[in-house]
Amino acid sequence: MKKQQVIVFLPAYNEEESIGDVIESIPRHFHHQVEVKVLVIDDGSRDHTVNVARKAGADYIVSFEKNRGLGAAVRAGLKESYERGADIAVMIDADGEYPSYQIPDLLAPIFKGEADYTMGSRFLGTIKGMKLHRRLGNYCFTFIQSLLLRRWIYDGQSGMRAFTRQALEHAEIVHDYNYAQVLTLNLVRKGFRVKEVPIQYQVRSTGESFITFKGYLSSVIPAIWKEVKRPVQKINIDGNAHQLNNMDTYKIKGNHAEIVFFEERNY
Ligand SMILES: Nc1nc2c(ncn2[C@@H]2O[C@H](COP(=O)(O)OP(=O)(O)O)[C@@H](O)[C@H]2O)c(=O)[nH]1
Ligand SMILES: [Mg+2]
Repeated sequence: MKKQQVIVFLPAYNEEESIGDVIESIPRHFHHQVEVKVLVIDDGSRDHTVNVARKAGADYIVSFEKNRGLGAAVRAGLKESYERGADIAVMIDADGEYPSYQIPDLLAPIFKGEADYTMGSRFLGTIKGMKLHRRLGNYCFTFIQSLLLRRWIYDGQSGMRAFTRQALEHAEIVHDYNYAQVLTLNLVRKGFRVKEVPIQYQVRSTGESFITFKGYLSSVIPAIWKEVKRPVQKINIDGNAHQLNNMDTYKIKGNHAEIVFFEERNY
């Protein structure tokens, strides 16, 4: 049987201090029918992000000449993954805040045929170091999405998500500044099944967040409005396109994943 190709992409802007560790800790061999590649979308970094990523083992690097914004970078990540033949894509921030060792957890609902789009949820999992105003902002924007979607979600701003090939093909991000809310609204309105997976989150110790309150309010609110106002077509979804067996048998030890698949062992 042909292996499924998972492309893990990282939007990155001046992340030389953290991107190497993130790339190195991406699990590459957690199932014998899955092949993992790493793609970096460098959004015009002016530091050594690209060199560090290359040395750490990135398979593909796409570099924007100028900084375009996180929404534009994620849009490129989705498109590049699709064009490079990904069966599934995972996006994860390059700043080390999200647990790359939990990528198999994030993929499990897709491999079980239960979801087409998964989000790592910090509020269903654990959070270390998030400031109160960020926490409140997250609750608020997640609540807005829940209202618009008429279904409960717990963490609408996650920087760790996975997409089936069909979701990649149809996902649209209506602004360049960010993607977090508009992408979920877009995919769920098109009929894709979303599922949240609890993750362990740790606020960055290097670099700094690009999010500003003003930027967020002035860009994100109008973009949410724009997305919900535009008509979208329901997609006819193949819910079993990525099914794999034995997804339940890997184990994670502590912070460092030791991922062992039952089938890979000769008992
Ligand atoms: N493409 C792009 N990515 C950015 C930009 N700023 C930050 N990022 C990346 O987007 C991810 C999340 O950014 P971050 O500033 O940590 O946001 P926060 O986690 O919400 O505070 C990280 O991987 C950054 O490298 C930007 O201007 N453009
Ligand atoms: Mg971050």
